Amino acid sequence: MRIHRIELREIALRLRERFEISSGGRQDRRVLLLKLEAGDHTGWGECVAAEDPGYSYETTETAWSVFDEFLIPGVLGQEMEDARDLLGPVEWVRGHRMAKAGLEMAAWDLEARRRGVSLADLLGGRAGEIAVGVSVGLQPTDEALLSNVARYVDEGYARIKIKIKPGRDVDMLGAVRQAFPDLPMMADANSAYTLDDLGVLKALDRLELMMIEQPLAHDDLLDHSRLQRSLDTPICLDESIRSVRDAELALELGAGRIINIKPGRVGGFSQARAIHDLCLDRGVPVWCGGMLESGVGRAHNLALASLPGFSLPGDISASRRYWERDVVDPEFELRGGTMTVPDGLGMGVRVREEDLPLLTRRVEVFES
Ligand code: OSB
Ligand code: MG
Repeated sequence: MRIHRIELREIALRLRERFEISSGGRQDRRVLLLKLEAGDHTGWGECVAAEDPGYSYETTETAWSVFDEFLIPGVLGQEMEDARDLLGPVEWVRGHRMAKAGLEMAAWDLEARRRGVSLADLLGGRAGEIAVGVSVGLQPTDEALLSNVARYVDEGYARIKIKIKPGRDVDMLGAVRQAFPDLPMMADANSAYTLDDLGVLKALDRLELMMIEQPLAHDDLLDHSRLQRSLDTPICLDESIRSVRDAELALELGAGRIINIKPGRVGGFSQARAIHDLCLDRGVPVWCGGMLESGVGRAHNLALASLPGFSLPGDISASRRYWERDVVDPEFELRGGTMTVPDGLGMGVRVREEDLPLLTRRVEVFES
């Protein structure tokens, strides 16, 4: 097969509520969508790069540039066995895994449609229903946080994740624990602490958290392993894991006991599956994280989360938790704390292409 046409598009999407993490906040998203065509088949992908380099060095702007100059010219028109071999010709490009993932995941969607199966089936997924959680951003006050948590608990989310940063941690989470003694709850620091904060991190250990996500620097597996040895609460790694090699090193070092797999962060489904397989083999639980995706990325995440190693609820929340109107039909809805994995062709939801012109900030078409 040959991919003969690629559409690269930036759309503007406004979150219903501002979302804040330790490195900063945002309400307006600049989302990159990719549409691949091979023969009569189409595949959709989304690049999860954020607007600013607070979570990763990649941004909407760097991804656009790398797509335009290297990745798209590298794969367009190449003869390939299977759309899953898509990234072969651009393996030499160092890093830029979020950009690579946007293309690779679109190719998987295309491949699934070409074979007449769902993306979840093509990936080897089993589960039809996935227990899901919600990620709650930093709130200006404890009252605001408590009312947000109460709302999501009412809606039925299977676990609540709360963003923390120095000064908004032990007391704040203690208030949530007091109001919700049995709530499955966890914290995500997005790298806001160092080992100098050991006192605070040990105080979190008393709150019966399911896990503490990425407490230390994105590139510091050694200190995570030192920290894990002095905590009972499992550490979950997010930013630290960019590849299966990172995962292997992290597990070897004891830098964490749980991994948050985001296919959009690790370079796509092939890497995500390799990390999943490694963790399944080692008895390490994994869950599927999110990057405030549109319905395209959400569909991909849900398909991945149907694999057997995803034993913990992920950050795959309903479309309404993010957007007034999602870009796919049907939108994703929560039922009894679970979400249904689409079983239609490919990612199983339709991109509302009729809505795209109004949302589009720029579009570039590549043909060969
Ligand atoms: O650390 O998991 C994170 C959003 C943007 C960047 C990083 C993270 C997050 C989330 C939101 O926690 C997850 C989601 O609901 O998409
Ligand atoms: Mg995280």
